[in-house]
Amino acid sequence: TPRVFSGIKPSGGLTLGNYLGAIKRFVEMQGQGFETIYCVVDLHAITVWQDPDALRRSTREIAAGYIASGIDPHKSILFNQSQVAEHAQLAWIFNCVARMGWMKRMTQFKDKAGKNAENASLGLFGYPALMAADILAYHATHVPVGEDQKQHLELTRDIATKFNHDFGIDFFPLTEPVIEGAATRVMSLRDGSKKMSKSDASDMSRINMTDDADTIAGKIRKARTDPDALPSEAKGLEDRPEARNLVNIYAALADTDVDAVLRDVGGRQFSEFKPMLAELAVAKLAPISTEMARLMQAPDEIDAILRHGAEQARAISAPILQRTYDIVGMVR
Ligand code: AQP
Repeated sequence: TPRVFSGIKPSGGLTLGNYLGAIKRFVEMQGQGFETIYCVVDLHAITVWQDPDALRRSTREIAAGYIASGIDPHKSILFNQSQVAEHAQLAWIFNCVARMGWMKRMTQFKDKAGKNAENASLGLFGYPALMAADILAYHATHVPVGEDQKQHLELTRDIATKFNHDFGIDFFPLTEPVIEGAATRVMSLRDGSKKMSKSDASDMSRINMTDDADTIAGKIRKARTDPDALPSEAKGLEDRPEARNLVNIYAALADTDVDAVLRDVGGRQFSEFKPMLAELAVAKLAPISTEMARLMQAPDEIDAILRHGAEQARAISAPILQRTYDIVGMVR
């Protein structure tokens, strides 16, 4: 069976971007003839500083977000990365396969390290090798992600190809990215050229999965837009990033496409459209945030689910790591 792997970093709470670009897609792939493995990638989170208590909380919150959105621990394997040592072990092998020049081209590293790259952690630089290990430790064939992860998935294929070539064996599969839907790149509500991000300094830039109805409505009301009315077809959104972002979000939440949305709302002003969007967002997100809050009351139950998932994950990844060690020439 084809195998799906994906993850989310506990570097803060979940955003609407994580939900539409990732979790909603994860839920859709569950039980569709794929074996599905979903991870809270805590080792990735610490590539930038995380307060230990905040990291524990975010890890549980993301696990709660997965479950509340419909990831069923009986149907999918759900765990946190650090409990399965194979990820870090395989990442070391991949650190020795990947080339410095490949890593230096990664735009996420350049964005996150900023002008002060000398001061970035070595882990942040090596991030894509760990991500390749996350995926290839399971021989995953499909990886649902947002648009921003496309380059890292190409690097994952490069690492698999080089490993297979160096050792003359067809061992690691070439993973397919699955980047689909109306909201593969949800933008900041304050700046249509920036991705909505959990670590953005401005809370007004994002919708958090834990925001209440008034907060969501307020953030959408204050979202940056242009003064024009909505166009009646997608072409009219081309040079209007903020308008396009809000329409994309609407389409993704309503499980439809941009053209269908514009057929309904084309010609309307944002003063009319924004309350419609807020109402839809609250209707879709409130049941999830209520369930997340309930789950967060019982952290022990979340931890037990993650522990059990980690055992299931290890049962798949441990033999793949052992085989990798044999191929590389490690004696045991
Ligand atoms: N704005 C977004 N639109 C669509 N998809 C998104 N994803 C993240 N932001 C958006 C997708 O969510 C998955 C998990 O991402 P991640 O948490 O591992 O890392 P990230 O992409 O770096 O997310 P953030 O929110 O921007 O975190 P910080 O601020 O800590 O770096 C991925 O599939 C991603 O594509």
